[in-house]
Amino acid sequence: MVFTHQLPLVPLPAAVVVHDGRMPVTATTRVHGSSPTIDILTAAAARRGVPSLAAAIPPEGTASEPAAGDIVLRVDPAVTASEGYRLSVGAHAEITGADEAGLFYGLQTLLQLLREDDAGWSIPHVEIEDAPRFTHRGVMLDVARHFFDVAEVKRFIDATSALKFNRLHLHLTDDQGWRLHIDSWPLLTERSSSTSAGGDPGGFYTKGDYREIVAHAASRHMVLIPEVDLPGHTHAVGVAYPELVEDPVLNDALVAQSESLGQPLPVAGETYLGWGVGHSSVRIREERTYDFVRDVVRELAEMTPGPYLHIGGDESLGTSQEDFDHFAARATQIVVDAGKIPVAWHEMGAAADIAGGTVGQYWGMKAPRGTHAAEAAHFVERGGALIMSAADATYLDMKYDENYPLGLTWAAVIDVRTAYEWEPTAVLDVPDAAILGTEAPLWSETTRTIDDVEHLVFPRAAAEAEIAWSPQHGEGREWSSFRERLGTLAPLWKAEGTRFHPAAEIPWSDR
Ligand code: TNX
Repeated sequence: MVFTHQLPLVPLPAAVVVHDGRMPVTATTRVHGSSPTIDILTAAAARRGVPSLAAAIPPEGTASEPAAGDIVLRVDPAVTASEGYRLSVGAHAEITGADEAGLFYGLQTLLQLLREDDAGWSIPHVEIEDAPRFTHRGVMLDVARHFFDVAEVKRFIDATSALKFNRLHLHLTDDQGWRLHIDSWPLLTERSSSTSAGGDPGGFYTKGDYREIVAHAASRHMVLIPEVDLPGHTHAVGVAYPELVEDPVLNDALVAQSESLGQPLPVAGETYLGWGVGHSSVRIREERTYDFVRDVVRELAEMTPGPYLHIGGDESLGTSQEDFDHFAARATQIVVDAGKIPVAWHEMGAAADIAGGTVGQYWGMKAPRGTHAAEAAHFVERGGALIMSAADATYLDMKYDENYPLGLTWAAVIDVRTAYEWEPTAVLDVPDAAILGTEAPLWSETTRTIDDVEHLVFPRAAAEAEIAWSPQHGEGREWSSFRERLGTLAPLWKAEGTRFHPAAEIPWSDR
C-alpha cells in the first residue's frame, strides 16, 4: 500500500488517490495530443534516458485511441480551476489541463512520478486532481549584482517552472550595474554594465535578449516581472548620467560593512564594486528625473507582455521620508499611465498617495518589525494586494548554515526546514484574499556563477513552491513528509544538470 504522502511529488497535489499497480513506459509508448507541452515531455524523457517517446505521435486529426502504456495530453476548461489539471494513470495515462498552463503542470507531476526500477520505467496508478493555492508563485533573480546571460536565465526558468512557479521577477538594475538596454538613455548599458559586484565581469540584455527571455518564460507559463529599482539602488545610473543622481550618502552601517569586507566605498560617477546598500538616490525634486523614469518605464512596458512592472523602492536610506513619498506617488502613477500594475517593495507603502492598485512586496520578517507591517497593509487599503517574501523564510541568498560558503546572514540562517515551515497568511494583519502569493528572491552579491545561484536556490525553492502551490493543510503537508518527497527530486535534478545543495536534513534518493 502506497500513501499519498509517499509519492515522489513536490509540490504536494491537492487531491490524490493511489491504486495498486504501475503503468510501464516503454519504447512502444505513444504520446497523443497537439499541445506544445508534448515537446517538453519528449525532451525531458530523452534527458532522463526514458525509451524514446518522440517516435510515434499520431498525426494531428487522425483518430488516436490510446493503447495500454500510452500518454494522452489534452485541455478541457471544465476540468478544474485555472492552472489546474487532472492526471489519471491506469492502463494508459491521461493529463487533462484546465488550460495550457494546467497541462504543463500536470506534465511536471507525471515527470516526477515516472521512475526507473529493475523492471524498467513506469508510473504508479493514480488519480490526481490538482490546482494551485496561490495565483502568484514567484522566484526572483538578481542579475544586477552579478550578471547572468540569456542561456543561464533560461536554465533558471526551466528548473523553477518544473516546480510550478509561474512568476519570474528579474531585478535588472542596482548600484553595481544596469542590465537592460534602453534606447532613449543608451549610456546606461554603455557605461554602467560592464562589471558586477567585486569587479567580476558584467553584461546586459539587448532588447532582443530580453524578448527572448520573455518568450522562453511564456513557453514555461512564467510571467516575467521586470524591476527597475528606484529611487535608491541607482548608483549605476549616475555613472552613466551624473546629472540624474545625488552624491552618495554614507551611512554608518555601510561604512562599517565596507571596512569589514575590505570593500571600497561608493564614489560619485565611478563604478561601484561593493555590496553596501542605501547610499544612492536619483534627484527627486528635478523634473528631468521623471522624464528618465517615464522613458524607461515606457520602453520596458512596450516589451513586457505581463501585467506587472516593479519599480523598486527599497532602502533609500539617505532620502527624507517626504522626498521618498513624493517619488513613490509619482513613480507608481507613471507605471499606471504606461498601462501596467506597479509592484513595489513594502517601503513604498509609507507614501500616502501611492497609486491605487499598486502591489506591495513584503520583505520583512515572519514576525514584522517596526513600520513594515503598516507599510505593507497600506497597499491593501489603497486597493492593491501583497506578495509575501518574508526574508527569514524565503530569502534564497541566506546561508543554509553558518559555515555555508555562499550567501549572507543578515535576515537569518535558513535551513530547508526553516524555508518550509512558515505560513504566508499568518505574517500580516490583512485579509487572506489580499495575499496574491509568495516570492523567493535570490540576491546575487555572493553568487559569481549560475552554479552558485542554483546551489542556493535548490532545494529551498522546492519548499517555497509547496508553500505557494499546495493546500495549507492535508495529509502529507508537513515537514516529515516533505523531506522524504524532496529527497526523490535528486535524480531528476541530476538528469537536468540542476545543481543543488545536498542538505543533510534530506534523505536524498538515487532513482
Ligand atoms: C536587501 S530585500 C535588499 C537587497 C540586498 C539583499 C541581500 C531588498 C528589497 N533589498 O538590496 O541584495 O537585502 O540579502
